[in-house]
Amino acid sequence: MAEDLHIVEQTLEQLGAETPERVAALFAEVRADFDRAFGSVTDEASWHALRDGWLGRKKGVLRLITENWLKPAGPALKPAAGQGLNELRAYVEGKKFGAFTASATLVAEKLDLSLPGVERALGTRHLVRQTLEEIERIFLRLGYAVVGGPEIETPYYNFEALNMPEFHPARDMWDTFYVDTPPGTPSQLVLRTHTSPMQIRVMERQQPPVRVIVPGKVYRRDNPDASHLFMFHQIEGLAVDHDITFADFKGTIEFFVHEFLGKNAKTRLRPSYFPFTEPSAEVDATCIVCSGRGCRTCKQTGWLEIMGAGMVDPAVYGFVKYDAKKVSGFAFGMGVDRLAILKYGIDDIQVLLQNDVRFLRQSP
Ligand code: FA5
Repeated sequence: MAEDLHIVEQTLEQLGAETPERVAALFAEVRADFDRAFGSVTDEASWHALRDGWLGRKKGVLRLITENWLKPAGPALKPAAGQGLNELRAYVEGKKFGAFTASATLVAEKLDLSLPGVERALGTRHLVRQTLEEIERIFLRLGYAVVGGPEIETPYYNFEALNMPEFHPARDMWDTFYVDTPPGTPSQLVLRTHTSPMQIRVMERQQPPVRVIVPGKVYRRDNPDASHLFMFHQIEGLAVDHDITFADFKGTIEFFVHEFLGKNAKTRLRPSYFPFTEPSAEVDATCIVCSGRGCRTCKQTGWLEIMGAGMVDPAVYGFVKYDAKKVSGFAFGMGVDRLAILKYGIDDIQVLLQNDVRFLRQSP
């Protein structure tokens, strides 16, 4: 740096400079030396050392040039020495460190835009949630409204108004969880065993025509196995109007199964019994885990039961003050978790509740 620059220690006379051109050449030499020093600046510290070496008041290079070249110069060289000095000062002062050399902070904070991005793990909606939404969309297209209801119910809604008085043997169809209630609570409470209580709640507050589906959680003291959970999801459907027939029900369900499982899926209705429908049926769909050949999921039958259904029993209309002579309708309650495993070819329903991330990550 400046220490090596011995020419600024001498006068122009000592350096043998006799013409303005020679003086200009000396300035060019000094400037080249500055450029070399500037090129080796790497951080803030070496930048400050360089500026002190050149602009320092007492022994900076520019000070030495003023003292040794400019002041002693005769009239023939003074203008050239003055001009050279001004230009050199402007040049040195104009250099901005960081303009094309990175400072230490800049190096540390460098952002390389060419690097591949950080991949953030995104959550997905649970398979059951996706299935619920897909089923909702199918029924919304058919003009159904979606409503929700309470998971803790009174026995009146879960059983009685569904045509099951106390001690009715049909209550045993659903192994029920009872909720501990403080003494003096007006009614016993249960975790709803199905979404059917919402049939009553909907009809209580609205007159026909009714077209609703009710998605939600239900609870049963069932022993978990490949097709049973103790907490699962149902979607209740209820359509009540004048002149609704069983054919309307069949058409609706076949449309649904085709939309949901594909045109090749077959449905089968089996006569069944529910206290709140007459006639009642159970709907099976071809097991798509085994394409109907028989497997663990369908208990070797080739069919998987997906819902209970039927024509609303006239006795139920009595509980909601509908005129049973004027209205008719159908209701169904489908097992959403069953439908999900059927559609996605899962051979054990329990994985839906186990929260194994290896399973959850496979959600489409
Ligand atoms: C009922 O719960 C009736 N409320 C359905 C109904 C509604 C009938 C309206 C008539 C009119 P069921 O107990 O069969 O019916 O259950 C309905 C569906 O829930 C079954 O078809 C099955 O798909 C599913 N399901 C039943 N138990 C379980 C369980 N433990 N785990 C998973 N899914 C189940």
